[in-house]
Amino acid sequence: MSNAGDGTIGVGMVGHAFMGRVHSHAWRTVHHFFDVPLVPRLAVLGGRDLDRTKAAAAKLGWEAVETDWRALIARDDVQIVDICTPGDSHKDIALAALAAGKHVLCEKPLANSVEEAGEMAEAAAAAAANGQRSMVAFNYRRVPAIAVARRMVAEGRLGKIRHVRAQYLQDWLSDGNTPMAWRLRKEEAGSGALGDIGAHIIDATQFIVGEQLTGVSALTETFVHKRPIAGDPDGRLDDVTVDDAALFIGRFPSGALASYEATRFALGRKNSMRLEINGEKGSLAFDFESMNELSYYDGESATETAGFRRVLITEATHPYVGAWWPPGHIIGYEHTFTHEVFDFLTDVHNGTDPVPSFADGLQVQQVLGAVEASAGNDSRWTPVS
Ligand code: SOE
Repeated sequence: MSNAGDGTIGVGMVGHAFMGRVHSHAWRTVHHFFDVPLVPRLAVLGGRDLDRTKAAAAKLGWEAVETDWRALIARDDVQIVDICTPGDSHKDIALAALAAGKHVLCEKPLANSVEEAGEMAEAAAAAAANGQRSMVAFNYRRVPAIAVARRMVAEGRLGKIRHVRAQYLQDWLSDGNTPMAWRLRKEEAGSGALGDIGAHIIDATQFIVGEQLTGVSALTETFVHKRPIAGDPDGRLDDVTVDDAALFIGRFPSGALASYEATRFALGRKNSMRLEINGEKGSLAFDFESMNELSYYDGESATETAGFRRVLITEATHPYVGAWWPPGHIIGYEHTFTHEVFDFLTDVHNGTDPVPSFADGLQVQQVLGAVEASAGNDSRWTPVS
C-alpha cells in the first residue's frame, strides 16, 4: 500500500524525544542504504507543544506537524503511524491507527499492562486480515550479533541449551538527585527498569533461544523513593512509583534455566545489555557496549588453547551488515532502528506480518506481569499466562 502509487509511503510519528529522534534517523536514511520496496516520506510529526514540535520537525526532517495525534492519524498523507510516546498512550494511539486502516510501528514495551497489550494484539490480528501490518520495536533483535546468535542456536552449534543469563545495566538514575522523569511514574511508564529495559532482555533471549519463558520468581526494589521536580523553585520532591531494579529467574520449556537483571543503578554501566547462552556444545556471550562483537566458545574443539573467541560481526554475510561498510568498520545503536524500519517496509510491501508482532509484545507483557506478581507475592514461583 503506498500513498500515491509513486513508490513512497507516508509516515506519521507521534513523539519526538529519544525514540522519536532515533526513529526519524531510521526513516530518513533507510532507502539510502537498503533496497526498500517503498521509500518512506517523513510526512507528519506529532507532539503536544506546537513550537517545540515545529522545532523538532525542522531538526529531524518532518514535512508537517500536528499537536493532536488523532488529527495525525486522520491525514491522507499518513499510511504508517509510528508510536514513540510513553507507554500510557500506546494503546489509544495504536487502536485508533488500526481502526483508521493504518500500519503501526509501536515502541516497546507494547503497553503498560497485559490487559492493554491484549486489546492491541487482538486489534492488530483483526487488522492484519485487512492488509494492515504492525510491529513492536524491540530493536535489539536487529543487532547483527544477536541475529547471528539466534542463527547459531537454531543451527545447533551450542547443542541443548542449559543456561540463559541476561543483564541490562544502566546507571543514569544512580544519583538520587537526578530529577523525576516520566519513566519513574507508574501511570505513565507502567513499570520502571523492568518494563523499560527488562522487556528488551526478555525479548532478546527468547528470540535467540527460540522459546518462551513458562514461569518466573522475582525480586524488585525501589532504591530512591522521592526525586526533585526539574526546575521547581521550591525544590519540591515527587514520588517514584516504579521499580528501580528487577531480578528474576525463569525456566524455558526445554528445561533451560534463566536469570535476568535489569537496573538503572549499576554505576559505571551505561547501556550494557549482557547476554550469555550456555549449551552442551558451546557458549555465546554478548555485551551491547561492544555491539559488533560476539564471544563464542566452541566446546567441540576444546584443546589446551581453547577459550572464548572474539568474533567481529562485520562481514557482508552477517545480517544487515552488507548494506553498510567493509569488514571492521563497525555500526551503532541507530543502525538497529534502520534495520527495523527496513524489515517493516518490506513486510508492508510484501503483505507479510512483521516480527516481533503485537502478539509477541503481549507475550513479553505477560512475562513482565508475572515478574511483578511474583515480586509482590514473596517471590513465589509464578507461571507466565
Ligand atoms: C532508557 O532506559 C532507554 O532509552 C530505553 O528506553 C531504550 O529502550 C534503550 O534502548 C536505551 O535506554
